[in-house]
Amino acid sequence: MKRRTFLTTLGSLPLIGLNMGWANAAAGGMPAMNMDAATVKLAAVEALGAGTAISDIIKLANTSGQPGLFRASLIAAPVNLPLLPGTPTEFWAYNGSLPGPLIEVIEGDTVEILFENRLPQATTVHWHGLPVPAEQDGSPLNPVAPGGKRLYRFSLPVGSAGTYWYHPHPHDNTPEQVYRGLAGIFIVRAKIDLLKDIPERLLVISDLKLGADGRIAPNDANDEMNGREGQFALVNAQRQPLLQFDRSGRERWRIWNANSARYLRLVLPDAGLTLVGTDGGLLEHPVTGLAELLLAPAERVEIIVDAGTNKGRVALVAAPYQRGKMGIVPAEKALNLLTVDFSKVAGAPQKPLPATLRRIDDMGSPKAKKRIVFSEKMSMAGGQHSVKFMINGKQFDMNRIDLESRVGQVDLWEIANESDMDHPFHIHGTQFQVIEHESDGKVTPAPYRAWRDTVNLKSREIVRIKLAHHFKGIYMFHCHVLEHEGAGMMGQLKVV
Ligand SMILES: [Cu+2]
Repeated sequence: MKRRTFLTTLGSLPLIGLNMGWANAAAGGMPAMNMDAATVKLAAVEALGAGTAISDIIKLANTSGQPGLFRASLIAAPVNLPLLPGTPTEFWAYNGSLPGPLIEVIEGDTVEILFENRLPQATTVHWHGLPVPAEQDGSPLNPVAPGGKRLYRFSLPVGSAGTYWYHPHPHDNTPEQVYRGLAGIFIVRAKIDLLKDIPERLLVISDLKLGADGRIAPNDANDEMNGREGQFALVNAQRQPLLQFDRSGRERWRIWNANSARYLRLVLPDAGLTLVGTDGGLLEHPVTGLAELLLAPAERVEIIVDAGTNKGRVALVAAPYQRGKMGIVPAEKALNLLTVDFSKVAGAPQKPLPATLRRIDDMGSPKAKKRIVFSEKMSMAGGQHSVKFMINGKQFDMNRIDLESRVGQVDLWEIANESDMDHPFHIHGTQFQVIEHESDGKVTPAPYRAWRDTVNLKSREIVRIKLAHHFKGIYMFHCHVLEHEGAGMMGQLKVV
Protein backbone atom coordinates (compact mmCIF):
# COMPACT_ATOMS: atom_id res chain seq x y z
CA MET A 1 0.00 0.00 0.00
CA LYS A 2 1.42 3.31 -1.00
CA ARG A 3 0.75 6.30 1.15
CA ARG A 4 -0.43 9.24 -0.87
CA THR A 5 -3.10 11.87 -0.70
CA PHE A 6 -6.56 10.76 -1.64
CA LEU A 7 -9.53 12.92 -2.39
CA THR A 8 -11.81 13.09 0.56
CA THR A 9 -15.00 11.19 -0.01
CA LEU A 10 -17.79 13.67 0.43
CA GLY A 11 -21.13 12.33 1.50
CA SER A 12 -19.75 9.05 2.73
CA LEU A 13 -22.23 7.11 4.80
CA PRO A 14 -21.61 7.38 8.51
CA LEU A 15 -20.52 4.15 10.10
CA ILE A 16 -22.91 3.01 12.75
CA GLY A 17 -22.79 0.97 15.90
CA LEU A 18 -19.84 -1.26 15.13
CA ASN A 19 -18.32 -1.09 18.56
CA MET A 20 -19.77 -4.04 20.41
CA GLY A 21 -17.67 -3.84 23.54
CA TRP A 22 -18.44 -5.70 26.69
CA ALA A 23 -22.18 -5.85 26.35
CA ASN A 24 -21.78 -8.73 23.93
CA ALA A 25 -19.10 -10.60 25.78
CA ALA A 26 -20.27 -14.07 26.71
CA ALA A 27 -20.39 -15.20 30.32
CA GLY A 28 -18.73 -18.20 31.90
CA GLY A 29 -15.20 -19.42 32.55
CA MET A 30 -12.36 -17.00 31.93
CA PRO A 31 -13.10 -13.40 31.01
CA ALA A 32 -14.73 -13.75 27.62
CA MET A 33 -12.18 -13.22 24.89
CA ASN A 34 -12.60 -13.01 21.18
CA MET A 35 -16.30 -13.69 21.30
CA ASP A 36 -17.02 -10.96 18.80
CA ALA A 37 -13.86 -11.62 16.85
CA ALA A 38 -15.39 -14.87 15.71
CA THR A 39 -17.88 -12.80 13.76
CA VAL A 40 -15.20 -10.80 11.95
CA LYS A 41 -12.84 -12.67 9.69
CA LEU A 42 -9.61 -10.75 9.31
CA ALA A 43 -7.78 -10.22 6.03
CA ALA A 44 -4.71 -12.39 5.53
CA VAL A 45 -1.50 -10.57 6.36
CA GLU A 46 -0.21 -11.21 2.84
CA ALA A 47 -3.27 -9.45 1.42
CA LEU A 48 -1.35 -6.20 1.71
CA GLY A 49 1.74 -5.94 -0.44
CA ALA A 50 5.12 -5.43 1.22
CA GLY A 51 8.56 -4.24 0.21
CA THR A 52 7.75 -1.01 -1.64
CA ALA A 53 10.03 1.97 -1.08
CA ILE A 54 9.14 3.80 2.10
CA SER A 55 7.08 6.94 1.54
CA ASP A 56 7.85 10.36 2.86
CA ILE A 57 5.17 11.94 5.02
CA ILE A 58 3.26 14.71 3.25
CA LYS A 59 3.89 18.11 4.76
CA LEU A 60 1.05 20.45 5.62
CA ALA A 61 1.69 23.65 3.64
CA ASN A 62 2.05 26.88 5.57
CA THR A 63 -0.24 29.47 3.95
CA SER A 64 0.53 32.44 6.22
CA GLY A 65 3.33 34.18 4.32
CA GLN A 66 4.36 35.82 7.62
CA PRO A 67 7.56 34.91 9.41
CA GLY A 68 6.88 33.22 12.76
CA LEU A 69 3.31 32.22 11.86
CA PHE A 70 2.25 28.79 10.66
CA ARG A 71 -1.27 28.81 9.27
CA ALA A 72 -3.09 25.89 7.64
CA SER A 73 -6.35 23.94 7.50
CA LEU A 74 -7.05 20.41 8.63
CA ILE A 75 -10.18 18.49 7.69
CA ALA A 76 -11.13 15.23 9.36
CA ALA A 77 -13.28 13.21 6.95
CA PRO A 78 -13.93 9.69 5.68
CA VAL A 79 -11.76 8.60 2.77
CA ASN A 80 -11.83 5.41 0.71
CA LEU A 81 -8.50 3.73 0.07
CA PRO A 82 -7.97 0.71 -2.17
CA LEU A 83 -6.31 -1.88 0.05
CA LEU A 84 -7.89 -5.15 -1.00
CA PRO A 85 -8.92 -5.91 -4.59
CA GLY A 86 -12.46 -4.82 -5.38
CA THR A 87 -13.37 -3.38 -1.97
CA PRO A 88 -12.15 0.05 -0.94
CA THR A 89 -11.55 0.51 2.78
CA GLU A 90 -13.14 3.47 4.47
CA PHE A 91 -10.67 5.22 6.74
CA TRP A 92 -11.12 8.48 8.61
CA ALA A 93 -8.20 10.76 7.88
CA TYR A 94 -6.84 14.29 8.20
CA ASN A 95 -6.77 15.93 4.77
CA GLY A 96 -7.22 12.50 3.17
CA SER A 97 -3.75 11.43 4.24
CA LEU A 98 -2.49 8.42 6.19
CA PRO A 99 -0.76 9.23 8.47
CA GLY A 100 -2.04 12.79 8.80
CA PRO A 101 0.16 15.48 7.24
CA LEU A 102 3.33 16.62 8.99
CA ILE A 103 3.07 19.99 10.70
CA GLU A 104 6.59 21.34 10.88
CA VAL A 105 7.38 24.58 12.72
CA ILE A 106 10.31 26.26 14.43
CA GLU A 107 10.40 26.90 18.18
CA GLY A 108 9.00 30.36 18.84
CA ASP A 109 6.40 30.08 16.05
CA THR A 110 2.69 30.73 16.46
CA VAL A 111 0.41 28.06 14.99
CA GLU A 112 -3.09 28.63 13.62
CA ILE A 113 -4.98 25.59 12.41
CA LEU A 114 -8.49 26.00 11.06
CA PHE A 115 -10.08 22.64 11.74
CA GLU A 116 -13.21 21.24 10.13
CA ASN A 117 -15.03 18.13 11.31
CA ARG A 118 -16.63 16.18 8.46
CA LEU A 119 -16.99 13.03 10.55
CA PRO A 120 -20.34 11.63 11.71
CA GLN A 121 -19.18 12.07 15.34
CA ALA A 122 -17.94 14.93 17.50
CA THR A 123 -14.16 15.10 17.61
CA THR A 124 -11.26 17.28 18.73
CA VAL A 125 -7.64 17.73 17.69
CA HIS A 126 -5.40 17.06 20.68
CA TRP A 127 -1.86 18.43 20.31
CA HIS A 128 -0.12 15.58 22.09
CA GLY A 129 2.81 16.78 24.18
CA LEU A 130 2.74 20.43 23.18
CA PRO A 131 2.66 23.14 25.87
CA VAL A 132 -0.63 24.69 24.76
CA PRO A 133 -3.34 26.55 26.74
CA ALA A 134 -6.04 24.23 28.11
CA GLU A 135 -8.76 25.57 25.78
CA GLN A 136 -6.51 24.90 22.74
CA ASP A 137 -5.54 21.40 23.84
CA GLY A 138 -8.34 19.54 22.06
CA SER A 139 -9.42 17.83 25.27
CA PRO A 140 -12.83 16.18 25.70
CA LEU A 141 -14.06 19.45 27.26
CA ASN A 142 -14.02 21.25 23.89
CA PRO A 143 -15.65 19.05 21.25
CA VAL A 144 -16.18 20.07 17.63
CA ALA A 145 -19.59 18.84 16.50
CA PRO A 146 -20.10 17.01 13.19
CA GLY A 147 -20.06 19.68 10.47
CA GLY A 148 -18.43 22.13 12.89
CA LYS A 149 -15.26 24.17 12.60
CA ARG A 150 -12.87 25.73 15.05
CA LEU A 151 -9.59 27.59 15.09
CA TYR A 152 -6.76 26.19 17.19
CA ARG A 153 -4.19 28.85 18.02
CA PHE A 154 -1.08 28.59 20.20
CA SER A 155 2.55 29.69 20.36
CA LEU A 156 5.40 27.27 20.88
CA PRO A 157 8.11 28.71 23.09
CA VAL A 158 11.83 28.44 22.51
CA GLY A 159 12.88 25.21 24.20
CA SER A 160 9.85 23.24 23.00
CA ALA A 161 11.61 21.64 20.00
CA GLY A 162 10.68 17.97 19.86
CA THR A 163 8.72 15.17 18.24
CA TYR A 164 4.98 15.43 18.77
CA TRP A 165 1.74 14.28 17.20
CA TYR A 166 -1.93 15.13 16.99
CA HIS A 167 -4.96 12.89 17.27
CA PRO A 168 -8.66 13.02 18.26
CA HIS A 169 -9.59 13.15 21.94
CA PRO A 170 -13.40 13.44 22.21
CA HIS A 171 -15.22 12.25 25.32
CA ASP A 172 -16.34 9.09 23.53
CA ASN A 173 -14.98 7.39 20.45
CA THR A 174 -11.29 8.29 20.78
CA PRO A 175 -10.24 4.64 20.25
CA GLU A 176 -12.46 4.32 17.18
CA GLN A 177 -11.39 7.60 15.61
CA VAL A 178 -7.72 6.72 16.00
CA TYR A 179 -8.08 3.15 14.74
CA ARG A 180 -9.95 4.44 11.71
CA GLY A 181 -6.85 6.44 10.80
CA LEU A 182 -6.90 9.83 12.53
CA ALA A 183 -3.37 10.62 13.70
CA GLY A 184 -0.80 13.02 12.33
CA ILE A 185 2.68 14.13 13.25
CA PHE A 186 4.10 17.44 14.44
CA ILE A 187 7.75 18.45 14.63
CA VAL A 188 8.99 21.55 16.40
CA ARG A 189 12.49 22.25 15.13
CA ALA A 190 15.16 23.88 17.27
CA LYS A 191 16.83 27.07 16.09
CA ILE A 192 20.14 25.39 16.88
CA ASP A 193 20.29 21.65 16.28
CA LEU A 194 23.73 20.03 16.46
CA LEU A 195 22.45 16.96 14.58
CA LYS A 196 20.83 18.81 11.69
CA ASP A 197 23.31 17.59 9.07
CA ILE A 198 22.47 13.93 9.59
CA PRO A 199 19.88 12.70 7.03
CA GLU A 200 16.53 12.36 8.78
CA ARG A 201 13.79 9.73 8.52
CA LEU A 202 10.29 9.99 9.91
CA LEU A 203 8.82 6.61 10.86
CA VAL A 204 5.21 6.57 12.02
CA ILE A 205 4.10 3.18 13.28
CA SER A 206 0.37 2.60 13.40
CA ASP A 207 -2.00 -0.27 13.90
CA LEU A 208 -4.46 -1.67 11.39
CA LYS A 209 -7.02 -4.39 12.01
CA LEU A 210 -8.57 -5.11 8.67
CA GLY A 211 -11.49 -7.43 8.02
CA ALA A 212 -11.42 -9.84 5.08
CA ASP A 213 -14.37 -7.85 3.72
CA GLY A 214 -12.10 -4.79 3.41
CA ARG A 215 -13.64 -2.94 6.35
CA ILE A 216 -11.72 -1.81 9.37
CA ALA A 217 -12.70 -4.36 12.00
CA PRO A 218 -14.52 -3.20 15.13
CA ASN A 219 -13.02 -3.76 18.56
CA ASP A 220 -13.80 -7.12 20.06
CA ALA A 221 -13.95 -7.93 23.76
CA ASN A 222 -10.25 -8.74 23.84
CA ASP A 223 -9.42 -5.36 22.29
CA GLU A 224 -11.60 -3.62 24.87
CA MET A 225 -9.72 -5.30 27.70
CA ASN A 226 -6.13 -5.51 26.50
CA GLY A 227 -6.13 -2.71 23.96
CA ARG A 228 -6.47 -3.12 20.23
CA GLU A 229 -3.78 -4.87 18.22
CA GLY A 230 -4.61 -5.57 14.60
CA GLN A 231 -2.81 -7.95 12.26
CA PHE A 232 -0.79 -5.09 10.77
CA ALA A 233 1.83 -2.76 12.25
CA LEU A 234 2.23 -0.27 9.41
CA VAL A 235 5.12 2.13 8.93
CA ASN A 236 4.08 5.37 7.23
CA ALA A 237 0.85 3.51 6.39
CA GLN A 238 2.78 0.83 4.46
CA ARG A 239 3.26 -2.83 5.28
CA GLN A 240 6.95 -3.69 5.70
CA PRO A 241 8.33 -0.97 3.42
CA LEU A 242 11.91 -0.92 2.16
CA LEU A 243 14.23 1.75 3.52
CA GLN A 244 17.32 2.43 1.41
CA PHE A 245 19.87 3.47 4.01
CA ASP A 246 21.85 6.62 3.34
CA ARG A 247 25.24 6.18 1.60
CA SER A 248 26.95 7.97 4.47
CA GLY A 249 26.17 5.04 6.78
CA ARG A 250 24.34 7.18 9.33
CA GLU A 251 20.73 8.37 9.67
CA ARG A 252 18.65 10.15 12.27
CA TRP A 253 15.31 8.45 12.84
CA ARG A 254 12.31 9.97 14.56
CA ILE A 255 9.92 7.17 15.52
CA TRP A 256 6.31 7.57 16.62
CA ASN A 257 4.40 4.78 18.35
CA ALA A 258 0.97 5.83 17.09
CA ASN A 259 -0.57 2.45 17.96
CA SER A 260 -3.69 2.20 20.07
CA ALA A 261 -2.09 -0.38 22.34
CA ARG A 262 0.80 -2.26 20.74
CA TYR A 263 4.14 -1.85 22.47
CA LEU A 264 7.18 -1.66 20.23
CA ARG A 265 10.29 -3.41 21.48
CA LEU A 266 12.50 -2.32 18.60
CA VAL A 267 15.51 -4.37 17.53
CA LEU A 268 17.81 -3.75 14.53
CA PRO A 269 20.52 -6.44 14.60
CA ASP A 270 24.18 -5.44 14.26
CA ALA A 271 23.46 -1.75 13.76
CA GLY A 272 24.63 0.92 16.15
CA LEU A 273 21.67 2.52 17.89
CA THR A 274 22.13 5.72 19.87
CA LEU A 275 19.27 7.41 21.68
CA VAL A 276 19.47 11.17 21.20
CA GLY A 277 15.94 12.37 21.92
CA THR A 278 12.64 11.61 23.60
CA ASP A 279 9.13 13.11 23.25
CA GLY A 280 10.19 16.61 24.21
CA GLY A 281 13.38 16.83 22.14
CA LEU A 282 17.07 16.10 22.41
CA LEU A 283 18.74 14.61 25.48
CA GLU A 284 21.68 16.32 27.13
CA HIS A 285 24.04 13.55 26.04
CA PRO A 286 23.71 10.73 23.50
CA VAL A 287 23.05 7.28 25.00
CA THR A 288 25.09 4.87 22.90
CA GLY A 289 25.11 1.12 22.42
CA LEU A 290 21.40 0.33 22.71
CA ALA A 291 20.59 -3.29 21.94
CA GLU A 292 16.87 -2.56 21.84
CA LEU A 293 14.41 0.19 22.55
CA LEU A 294 10.95 -0.05 24.11
CA LEU A 295 8.36 2.41 22.86
CA ALA A 296 5.04 2.35 24.70
CA PRO A 297 1.93 3.58 22.87
CA ALA A 298 2.17 7.36 22.22
CA GLU A 299 5.91 7.55 22.94
CA ARG A 300 8.39 9.01 20.47
CA VAL A 301 12.17 8.82 20.20
CA GLU A 302 14.99 10.20 18.12
CA ILE A 303 17.79 7.76 17.47
CA ILE A 304 20.98 7.82 15.43
CA VAL A 305 21.37 4.65 13.42
CA ASP A 306 24.83 3.64 12.23
CA ALA A 307 25.10 0.92 9.58
CA GLY A 308 27.65 -0.93 11.72
CA THR A 309 28.69 -4.17 10.12
CA ASN A 310 25.50 -4.40 8.07
CA LYS A 311 25.94 -4.71 4.31
CA GLY A 312 22.70 -6.19 3.09
CA ARG A 313 19.05 -6.22 4.13
CA VAL A 314 18.05 -6.31 7.78
CA ALA A 315 14.58 -6.18 9.29
CA LEU A 316 13.65 -3.66 11.94
CA VAL A 317 11.73 -5.94 14.27
CA ALA A 318 9.18 -5.36 17.00
CA ALA A 319 10.27 -8.21 19.29
CA PRO A 320 7.77 -9.96 21.59
CA TYR A 321 6.98 -7.97 24.72
CA GLN A 322 4.96 -9.26 27.66
CA ARG A 323 2.68 -6.54 28.98
CA GLY A 324 0.45 -8.64 31.20
CA LYS A 325 -2.50 -9.11 28.89
CA MET A 326 -5.48 -10.77 30.54
CA GLY A 327 -7.55 -13.71 29.39
CA ILE A 328 -6.75 -16.17 26.63
CA VAL A 329 -4.51 -14.34 24.23
CA PRO A 330 -2.26 -15.65 21.47
CA ALA A 331 1.48 -15.87 22.22
CA GLU A 332 3.38 -12.69 21.39
CA LYS A 333 5.20 -12.92 18.08
CA ALA A 334 7.98 -10.87 16.55
CA LEU A 335 6.77 -8.52 13.82
CA ASN A 336 8.89 -7.25 10.95
CA LEU A 337 8.16 -3.53 10.69
CA LEU A 338 10.38 -2.61 7.78
CA THR A 339 13.41 -3.76 5.83
CA VAL A 340 16.57 -1.67 5.89
CA ASP A 341 18.83 -2.04 2.86
CA PHE A 342 22.41 -1.14 3.76
CA SER A 343 23.88 -2.22 0.41
CA LYS A 344 24.52 1.34 -0.85
CA VAL A 345 26.45 2.38 2.25
CA ALA A 346 29.86 3.62 1.16
CA GLY A 347 30.68 6.00 3.94
CA ALA A 348 33.83 6.04 6.04
CA PRO A 349 33.59 5.17 9.75
CA GLN A 350 31.39 7.65 11.54
CA LYS A 351 32.65 10.57 13.55
CA PRO A 352 31.64 10.58 17.20
CA LEU A 353 28.43 12.49 17.92
CA PRO A 354 28.68 15.73 19.89
CA ALA A 355 29.10 14.81 23.57
CA THR A 356 26.54 17.44 24.60
CA LEU A 357 23.41 18.05 22.55
CA ARG A 358 21.82 20.71 24.74
CA ARG A 359 21.28 21.61 28.34
CA ILE A 360 18.32 20.32 30.35
CA ASP A 361 18.07 21.88 33.78
CA ASP A 362 16.77 19.97 36.76
CA MET A 363 13.31 21.29 37.63
CA GLY A 364 14.29 21.94 41.25
CA SER A 365 12.56 20.97 44.49
CA PRO A 366 8.89 20.13 44.11
CA LYS A 367 6.38 22.24 46.04
CA ALA A 368 3.70 19.58 46.37
CA LYS A 369 3.22 15.86 45.98
CA LYS A 370 0.49 14.02 44.13
CA ARG A 371 -0.16 10.32 44.07
CA ILE A 372 -2.16 8.46 41.49
CA VAL A 373 -2.86 4.76 41.28
CA PHE A 374 -3.79 2.76 38.19
CA SER A 375 -6.03 -0.19 38.91
CA GLU A 376 -8.25 -2.69 37.13
CA LYS A 377 -11.30 -4.39 38.53
CA MET A 378 -12.98 -7.45 37.08
CA SER A 379 -16.70 -7.72 37.58
CA MET A 380 -19.42 -10.18 36.72
CA ALA A 381 -22.36 -7.80 37.07
CA GLY A 382 -25.48 -9.10 35.36
CA GLY A 383 -23.73 -12.33 34.42
CA GLN A 384 -21.40 -10.50 32.06
CA HIS A 385 -17.70 -10.07 32.45
CA SER A 386 -16.27 -6.63 32.37
CA VAL A 387 -13.15 -4.83 33.47
CA LYS A 388 -13.14 -1.37 34.95
CA PHE A 389 -10.04 0.71 34.44
CA MET A 390 -9.56 3.29 37.16
CA ILE A 391 -7.34 6.00 38.56
CA ASN A 392 -7.42 6.30 42.35
CA GLY A 393 -10.32 3.88 42.42
CA LYS A 394 -12.54 5.97 40.15
CA GLN A 395 -13.49 5.95 36.51
CA PHE A 396 -13.26 9.19 34.54
CA ASP A 397 -15.93 11.79 35.21
CA MET A 398 -15.83 14.99 33.19
CA ASN A 399 -17.70 16.77 36.00
CA ARG A 400 -15.07 15.93 38.61
CA ILE A 401 -11.71 17.61 39.21
CA ASP A 402 -9.29 15.02 40.52
CA LEU A 403 -6.21 17.08 41.31
CA GLU A 404 -5.24 20.74 41.55
CA SER A 405 -2.04 22.65 41.01
CA ARG A 406 -0.85 26.19 40.30
CA VAL A 407 0.65 27.71 37.17
CA GLY A 408 4.42 27.21 37.15
CA GLN A 409 4.46 25.14 40.34
CA VAL A 410 6.71 22.09 40.20
CA ASP A 411 4.93 19.04 41.61
CA LEU A 412 6.21 15.55 42.31
CA TRP A 413 3.81 12.96 40.92
CA GLU A 414 4.03 9.44 42.24
CA ILE A 415 2.29 7.11 39.81
CA ALA A 416 1.69 3.57 41.01
CA ASN A 417 0.50 0.75 38.80
CA GLU A 418 -1.38 -1.65 41.07
CA SER A 419 -2.76 -3.66 38.20
CA ASP A 420 -1.53 -6.70 36.28
CA MET A 421 -1.02 -4.95 32.95
CA ASP A 422 1.45 -2.32 31.78
CA HIS A 423 -0.10 1.13 31.36
CA PRO A 424 1.57 4.15 29.69
CA PHE A 425 0.89 7.35 31.69
CA HIS A 426 0.37 10.55 29.68
CA ILE A 427 -0.44 14.06 30.83
CA HIS A 428 -1.59 16.91 28.60
CA GLY A 429 -0.11 20.36 28.17
CA THR A 430 3.45 19.87 29.40
CA GLN A 431 6.59 17.76 29.45
CA PHE A 432 7.90 16.06 32.58
CA GLN A 433 11.15 14.68 33.93
CA VAL A 434 11.25 11.11 35.23
CA ILE A 435 13.08 11.01 38.56
CA GLU A 436 13.02 7.31 39.36
CA HIS A 437 11.32 3.97 38.93
CA GLU A 438 10.52 1.65 41.86
CA SER A 439 9.87 -2.05 41.61
CA ASP A 440 9.71 -4.57 44.51
CA GLY A 441 10.99 -1.83 46.82
CA LYS A 442 14.08 -1.25 44.68
CA VAL A 443 14.47 2.33 43.48
CA THR A 444 16.29 3.00 40.21
CA PRO A 445 17.07 6.64 39.46
CA ALA A 446 16.49 7.77 35.86
CA PRO A 447 19.80 7.18 34.05
CA TYR A 448 19.65 10.53 32.23
CA ARG A 449 17.58 13.70 32.15
CA ALA A 450 14.96 13.91 29.40
CA TRP A 451 11.67 15.61 28.56
CA ARG A 452 8.72 13.28 28.13
CA ASP A 453 4.94 13.37 28.11
CA THR A 454 4.44 9.61 28.22
CA VAL A 455 6.07 7.05 30.51
CA ASN A 456 5.36 3.34 30.79
CA LEU A 457 4.51 1.63 34.05
CA LYS A 458 4.97 -2.09 34.29
CA SER A 459 2.70 -4.05 36.59
CA ARG A 460 3.32 -3.17 40.29
CA GLU A 461 5.80 -0.47 39.30
CA ILE A 462 5.95 3.05 40.76
CA VAL A 463 7.31 5.97 38.74
CA ARG A 464 8.07 9.40 40.18
CA ILE A 465 8.12 12.41 37.89
CA LYS A 466 8.40 16.18 38.23
CA LEU A 467 6.16 18.44 36.23
CA ALA A 468 4.74 21.94 35.98
CA HIS A 469 2.01 23.48 33.83
CA HIS A 470 2.30 26.75 31.92
CA PHE A 471 -1.36 27.82 31.79
CA LYS A 472 -4.49 27.83 33.93
CA GLY A 473 -7.25 25.43 33.06
CA ILE A 474 -8.18 21.77 33.09
CA TYR A 475 -5.79 19.18 31.68
CA MET A 476 -6.33 15.44 31.25
CA PHE A 477 -4.01 12.71 32.45
CA HIS A 478 -4.60 9.10 31.46
CA CYS A 479 -3.41 5.72 30.30
CA HIS A 480 -2.52 5.89 26.60
CA VAL A 481 -3.78 2.42 25.79
CA LEU A 482 -6.74 4.10 24.12
CA GLU A 483 -9.27 1.46 25.10
CA HIS A 484 -8.26 1.85 28.76
CA GLU A 485 -8.57 5.62 28.58
CA GLY A 486 -11.96 5.14 26.93
CA ALA A 487 -13.00 2.75 29.71
CA GLY A 488 -12.28 5.24 32.46
CA MET A 489 -8.53 5.35 33.16
CA MET A 490 -8.37 9.13 32.99
CA GLY A 491 -8.49 12.05 35.40
CA GLN A 492 -8.52 15.84 35.37
CA LEU A 493 -5.96 18.26 36.76
CA LYS A 494 -7.13 21.81 37.38
CA VAL A 495 -4.36 24.39 37.19
CA VAL A 496 -5.19 27.66 38.95
CU1 LIG B 1 -3.79 1.11 30.24
